[in-house]
Amino acid sequence: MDAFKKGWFSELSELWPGQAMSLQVEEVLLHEKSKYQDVMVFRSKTHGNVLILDGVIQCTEKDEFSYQEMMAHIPLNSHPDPKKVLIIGGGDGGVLREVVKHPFVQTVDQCEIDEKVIEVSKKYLPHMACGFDSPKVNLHIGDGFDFMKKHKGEYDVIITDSSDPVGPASSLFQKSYYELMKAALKPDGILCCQGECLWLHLNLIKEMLTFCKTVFPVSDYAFTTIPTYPSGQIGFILCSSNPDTNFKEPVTTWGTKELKILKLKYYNSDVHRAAFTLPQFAREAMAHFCLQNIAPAFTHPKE
Ligand code: SPD
Repeated sequence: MDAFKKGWFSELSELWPGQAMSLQVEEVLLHEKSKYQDVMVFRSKTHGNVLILDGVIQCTEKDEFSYQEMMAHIPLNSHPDPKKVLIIGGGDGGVLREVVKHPFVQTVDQCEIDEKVIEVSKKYLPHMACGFDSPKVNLHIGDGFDFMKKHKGEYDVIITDSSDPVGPASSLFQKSYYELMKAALKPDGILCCQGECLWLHLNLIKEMLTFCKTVFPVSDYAFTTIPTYPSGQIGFILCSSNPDTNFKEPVTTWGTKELKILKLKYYNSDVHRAAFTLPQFAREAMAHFCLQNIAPAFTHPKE
């Protein structure tokens, strides 16, 4: 079966066998091979422009804000003073757009390996790529591993906005990468990485949280809903070098006025807190990470 059939794009991958998100295509705007991957953008009938890398949906203009806002503001609002931020990947600029709007952030280094993704996003996803225009940003084209090796102990927050763990991106889901991020963080720094889907990748998530526990004193998992990602959901692995961090309770909260000024459409403090409340099947699978959330069984209300 081809990804394109009768004017529809279907997202086929071994990472979600037997299922596929499909979008009706109005026009393919670009289809090229970059040095690293197959890059495509099409205008969809219902979701605006869509960026596809190696056959996988990275973002649609209609629902991208869920992922980008949550990936940026959960870690930033879990840190008391996130002045200096590093973004690895995220070449479409969506996470960067959110990070630069955060009032405490002064400097953002972004390291993206594929310049083509930035170029294409500036042209076809201008409402995401607008973050690149911020004076807070220093853009580096290159390998995130090499970049972090040269920037030890510098960052309050590191965000890794990667594609799925296939090919070279799989190294971003391994313990050695988390150790490298830890070394690039300040002693009380926080990280947030693409953490895949509870419905599809529970074993991977458990494996990651297991090694995170050996590297950081605090680690957790949050998720967001997003219709065009596989199974409509994607998560975030969050780790802190500060043992006092409680990701579930934002240290900075915003009221309606601030949410409007910051043009937030998904994130608010209640959604931040709720993102850590896992469905029972996931909670059981990760039992040793979330024991503190599980009420004692069958306690009588009067006890
Ligand atoms: N299954 C797709 C996961 C993609 C995560 N990264 C998307 C980049 C959006 N900034």
